[in-house]
Amino acid sequence: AAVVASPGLQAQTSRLVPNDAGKPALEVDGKPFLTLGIQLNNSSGFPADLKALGPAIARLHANVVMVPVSWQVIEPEEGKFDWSVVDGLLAEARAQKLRLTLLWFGTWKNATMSYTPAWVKRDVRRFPRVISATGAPIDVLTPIATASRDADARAFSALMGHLAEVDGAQRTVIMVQVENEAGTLGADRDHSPAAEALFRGPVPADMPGAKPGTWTERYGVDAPEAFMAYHTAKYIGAVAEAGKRVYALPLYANVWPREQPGLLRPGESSPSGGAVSWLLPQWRALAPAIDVVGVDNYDTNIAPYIAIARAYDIPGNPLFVPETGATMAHARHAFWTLAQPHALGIARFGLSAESGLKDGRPAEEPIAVDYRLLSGIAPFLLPLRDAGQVRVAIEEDGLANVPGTFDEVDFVARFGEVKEVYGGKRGQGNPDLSGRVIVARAAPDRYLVTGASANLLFAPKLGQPGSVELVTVEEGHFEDGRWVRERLLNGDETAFGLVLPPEGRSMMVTLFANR
Ligand code: N0T
Repeated sequence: AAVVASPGLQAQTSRLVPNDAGKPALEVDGKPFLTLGIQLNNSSGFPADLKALGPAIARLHANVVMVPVSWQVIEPEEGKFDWSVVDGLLAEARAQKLRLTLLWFGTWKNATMSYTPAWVKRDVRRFPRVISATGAPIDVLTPIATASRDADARAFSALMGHLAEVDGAQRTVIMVQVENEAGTLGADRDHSPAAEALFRGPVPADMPGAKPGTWTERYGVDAPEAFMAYHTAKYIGAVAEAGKRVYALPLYANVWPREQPGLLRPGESSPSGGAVSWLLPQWRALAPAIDVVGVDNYDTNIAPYIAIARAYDIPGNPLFVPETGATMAHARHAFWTLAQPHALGIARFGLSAESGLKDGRPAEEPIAVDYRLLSGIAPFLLPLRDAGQVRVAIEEDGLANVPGTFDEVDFVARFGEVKEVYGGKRGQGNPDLSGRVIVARAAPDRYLVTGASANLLFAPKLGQPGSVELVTVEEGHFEDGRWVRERLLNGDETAFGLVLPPEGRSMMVTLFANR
């Protein structure tokens, strides 16, 4: 179910608090908050769409809806702001008792300028474009132009000022994404005369880690991308700073990553100047008003998915995946993501009215199962997770038995039918690779288990005598942070391992080490 605004207005906040790991953690209404998000389609940032999508939103069990708000919509004429769409979105979100994250589509949307107002698009003199290597202007505003930066910053700060006014007390909006996949598509860098001069000059002293020299001396073939990252980060940092000054909501930027197989050239097949992983520390330092850099991660294979995620889980920057897909692979990877210490959350991109329906009937999407299982558990799970007391096992092709260990006990998650084969009982795998399990150690003898399509077996650690017995296995859920038991499981549900059915199950397990 969607998160309902809590009664006491005073308690309602959304803020980032530093944690022991030096990574900001999101707190909403005074409690740790795990984003289990859905993102509306690019052209659905209108009140009527949010209303029409209400049933689909409810079917997804998300706790936050990410909604585009564009420069084109709020500032159709320079200096004349139209808040009807924003106010309509807030009213509709409140009617549905939803929390929102707004996506500011300003200068950059997927590294082009499609969401800028007509008066920006038409005035190429005042708002200069990136000039490609062949000398052609493209549909990207150059990051070196201060006029564009200042115009965007004025619009963004107007938006934040308006939110402070109409939502500062209620906090329907908990976070704002600044731009969308900032960077330049269609050129490796700006080749305009002004940019040429900057590119041939010295690397500015505020570029982190830069030794004296020109861009090419310092970065070789990577110089165009480093140059664009420097200017793009400073630009977006200025926009974010202008907004934050009037209303200090948590702000993040998202990245179109380049750690993908194939010949991805910056500016050609992926943006140049975004916070790609090798430039992430520099980008963070140049745009300090951006609290978090999230990575859009759609990879359906686990190894590259994890490689991309880890590249963004660095000191000072918690893992945040503001976009992923809707398949079973994405749902498995979401389970993995949400179990990573300090992760802020994930969002499934591209909700449509048919989402969560099959032949016109409700049929939970794979990621909706994750969200349903994890939303109530989150306040209990997050402190354990961030203290290193959570393990996650997800099924992959050819990997149907995943072991895990805690200080006191070992376990194995077995996926698919469990059969006696040479060497013992082994999972044979689910055809849809739907197995996913989170195990959280609440106490030495108490474990919260949640997940789907799996069978979980606890065992003594190697070298420990005796056996690990199940004292009680409670099936249940959390309500307002308290565990609510629905039934006690025994017999077929526990005798051959704890059964996690395809629709999912949460269990509080008490163990007894019988030595
Ligand atoms: C996204 C979306 C939306 C397997 C594309 C993803 C969204 C934007 N871009 O549908 O337009 O607004 O942020 C780019 C990731 C591409 C890599 C896919 C590899």
